[in-house]
Amino acid sequence: MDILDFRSDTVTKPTPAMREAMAKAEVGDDVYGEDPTVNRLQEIAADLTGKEAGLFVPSGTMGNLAAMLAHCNRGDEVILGDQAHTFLLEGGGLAALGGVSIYPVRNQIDGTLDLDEVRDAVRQDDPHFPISRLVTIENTHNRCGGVAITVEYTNAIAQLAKDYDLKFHIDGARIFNAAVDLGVKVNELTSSADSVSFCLSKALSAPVGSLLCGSKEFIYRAHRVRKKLGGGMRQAGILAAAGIVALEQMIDRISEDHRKARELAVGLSKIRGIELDIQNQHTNMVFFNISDDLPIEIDDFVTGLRQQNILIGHVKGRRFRMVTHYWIEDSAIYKTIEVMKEFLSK
Ligand code: TLP
Repeated sequence: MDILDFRSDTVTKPTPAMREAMAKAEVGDDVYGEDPTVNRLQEIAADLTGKEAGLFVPSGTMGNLAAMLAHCNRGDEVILGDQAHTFLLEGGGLAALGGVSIYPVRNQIDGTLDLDEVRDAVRQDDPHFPISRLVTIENTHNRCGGVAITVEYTNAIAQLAKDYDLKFHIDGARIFNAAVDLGVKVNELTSSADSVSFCLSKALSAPVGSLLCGSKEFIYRAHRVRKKLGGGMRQAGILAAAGIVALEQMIDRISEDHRKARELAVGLSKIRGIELDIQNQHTNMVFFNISDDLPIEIDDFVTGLRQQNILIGHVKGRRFRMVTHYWIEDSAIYKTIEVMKEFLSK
């Protein structure tokens, strides 16, 4: 029986069209800049995001780290959300490898940072303080429920960054989910930023890779950082070929994932013992809690579902996340709702 893997959209395997493109990809040594398929992917990414240049990196984590290290010097400070992936889930790379300090500002329920709180976080010019250099947002915002951040907010925080002479980076791991959800072109969400990273290996279903986009001069610096981080790959066109298919074929269908996530959320919200705020369900993510008065241990819940071939993500305490993606069909949604209902009623 098929495993229904809702742990993340990172579990997506390449589509048949990707495998075919990978097999036929023209390749070269990308450390010499000679891989035609990587070069083409980088051009497509730059074009989509409205930037001068793009850089293929192995992961979203490296895309964010290379961006932040290209923007910052040792002793600089980055203002970011206290629920940001860059803050919580990237191994502290910025501090460990860059000597860059972090100023976390509370993420609001809609994934944004309050602009007054960001203004307050900007340091005065005083030798006691680190130098405020960069502000980052995340779109869609993972921990805030997969919520899409609007064009208006993005432009407002970009303007704030300009006013305070800060650089502005977007962790756009799922920026295409945001664009589809908001019904806008991705470049409307990215053009006001100095840099944006996005992932091919999440909703877009490619096996590996992310893109970092920005000005030519910024990408020149990020390219040097990528080398230092060990992210220079050789015949990476094999991977980039799948990325090109992802960008050409997999964006428009994302709305299907969003519809399925909503159906899953509606179904789960009706089950006794599941606490799910339907107002806060966004894009391809479904977050919920198992109520305290349900006599079930976290491990038993996860293992019990696993025994029925359903995999879900544990966030913290009694909180869980399920993510829809290309390999989750409608039948998987119905089946999962039924299994959960049955399981929790015991
Ligand atoms: N997120 C993963 C886990 O790390 C939690 C997931 O399953 O959602 N930015 C955002 C907003 C992300 O959600 C992720 C991955 C990354 C960056 C990092 O991407 P990778 O895993 O490619 O390094």
